[in-house]
Amino acid sequence: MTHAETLKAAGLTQAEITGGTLAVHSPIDGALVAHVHETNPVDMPAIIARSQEAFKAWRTVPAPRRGELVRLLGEELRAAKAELGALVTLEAGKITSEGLGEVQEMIDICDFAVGLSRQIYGLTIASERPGHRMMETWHPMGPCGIISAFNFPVAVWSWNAALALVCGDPVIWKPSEKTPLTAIASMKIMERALKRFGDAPEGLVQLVIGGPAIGEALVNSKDVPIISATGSTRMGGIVGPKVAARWGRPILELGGNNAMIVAPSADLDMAVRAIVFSAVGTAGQRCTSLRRLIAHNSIKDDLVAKLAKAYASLPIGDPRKAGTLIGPLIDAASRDRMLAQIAKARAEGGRVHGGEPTEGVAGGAYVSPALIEMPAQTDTVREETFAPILYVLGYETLDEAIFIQNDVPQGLSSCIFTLNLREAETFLSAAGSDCGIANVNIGPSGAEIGGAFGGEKETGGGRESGSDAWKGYMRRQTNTINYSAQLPLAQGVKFDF
Ligand code: UN1
Repeated sequence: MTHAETLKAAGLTQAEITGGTLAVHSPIDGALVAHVHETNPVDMPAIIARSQEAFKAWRTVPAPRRGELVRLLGEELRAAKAELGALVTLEAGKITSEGLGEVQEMIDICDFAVGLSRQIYGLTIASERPGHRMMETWHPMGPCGIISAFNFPVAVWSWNAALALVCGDPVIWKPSEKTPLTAIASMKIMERALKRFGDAPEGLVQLVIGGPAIGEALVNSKDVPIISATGSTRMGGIVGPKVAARWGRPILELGGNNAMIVAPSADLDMAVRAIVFSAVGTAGQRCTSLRRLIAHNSIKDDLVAKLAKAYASLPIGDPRKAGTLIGPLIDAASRDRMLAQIAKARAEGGRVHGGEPTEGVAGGAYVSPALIEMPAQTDTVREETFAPILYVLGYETLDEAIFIQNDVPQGLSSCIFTLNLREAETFLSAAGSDCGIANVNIGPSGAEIGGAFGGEKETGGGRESGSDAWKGYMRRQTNTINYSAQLPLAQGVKFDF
């Protein structure tokens, strides 16, 4: 399919892809594929006001009925999966199965949120006072601003939107400037669901496109109580304090520097498969990508040899082509950053395998993945580079491996490969991994939507997606009800007059 055919199949009209000021390039071949219209920053107050109006109506709609809208969204996504997946491939450069997988993640979170819409409940708590009852009620919070990144251009929106909508919150989505087309296409799918739903308030789901001025309007507005932002630690370091300063609630999903510990007992063949998928999948551009391999000294050379062999056989190139496993980086600047980091690692004593610009499709930024044996965890290793670079470090004792694993500023995902129960449980214990995600015998990436997703330290502390992450989109109210004819005070206080 040509780019134009892919855009058309995803439902984008000529009016939507021409005449605007935001140029969109496909990372596949660098082709200019659209000029998208940007939101005028002066319109932001009206957009936020519309969202507040929608909130007044939506918060009173029963949650299971709100779930019906998300159920319809899931249905529409199922129908549009192939076309939206192909557009993800065109705009973000993901290989076909990962583009489709991203849409599947949207469908999965819709299913989860539909079930959740009948399970929003609080606790009943024993009161210390006779004739009293205590309970918790979860209420909608208000408009939720969603700032998403290029690498999961649609799934991250859906994790937030599906939960926010069943929780009673309108959403305003600001996608990455690199991926507005998948956002427009997703919005059209949402509009089909809204139409079938019938009586959703106008402005319940809005899309705003543009640069920092648009994001800042959301971040600075008291009328947008929740800001869920996914992206770099640098971005989160600006957004988080601004939202906190106006007493809003930030949900931050920032950088990761995810590690795998490979113990002497590990099933090495399994480890190799997990390493290759998590280090080079999505061309190393997942926040959960494997970036550090901490291998026991007794197996390190063997593992590196196996990996170097596997790396050499990986098909790199056009992500639309069956069999390709590594597509392009998002753009040339990203490739340049990767090459600069490799040069720094080399200067710090790193032994580099791969990590070179390579042929793919003319005009795209294709690289061979890099495997770099490091003498120690240097400053370069401590930084997140959004590209397929895997640093390899050795260790002698498990304590040392856990220390290395935790000795970085980020805290998103982590894992251990071991067949030793003591090692596995130690890794998962309070003295083990300090990350939001810690796995045993699977890699750090490709999390299911059922678990809460997010991490600690510079990763930002936010949780999205499954488990009880929905609580981040609601306000908790503690209720004490007195059904007695007395007014006893708590803590034994007497106040008789
Ligand atoms: C991201 O890279 O921002 O766990 C999200 C994973 C995916 C989500 C990644 N389910 O790799």
